[in-house]
Amino acid sequence: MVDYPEFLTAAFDKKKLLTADKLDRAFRFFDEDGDGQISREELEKIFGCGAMPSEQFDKLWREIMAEVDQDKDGLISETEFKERMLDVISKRATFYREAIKQ
Ligand SMILES: [Ca+2]
Ligand SMILES: [Ca+2]
Repeated sequence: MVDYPEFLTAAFDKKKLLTADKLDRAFRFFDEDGDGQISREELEKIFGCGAMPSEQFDKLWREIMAEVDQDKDGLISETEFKERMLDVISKRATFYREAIKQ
């Protein structure tokens, strides 16, 4: 099992992350229903933590999809996650830290 704060802490410092094994586990952690795609709902559950207003999450989701969703299907596949998602998370590390604190 991936411990959520530990994973995010690692994601903030890419040098400490990223064996293929860790990425596999991280993807499975995000993909709660196990269908091989991360949906908006799955991501909101994790990053929203119930505290982020949904219009703020809408904006964040659109920004993430603009960078991550290479095939434009509105979902984050495992390949997209591994190639792009961690860059996006790292870029927004401060934002996520603030969101988690609340
Ligand atoms: Ca899923
Ligand atoms: Ca996609």
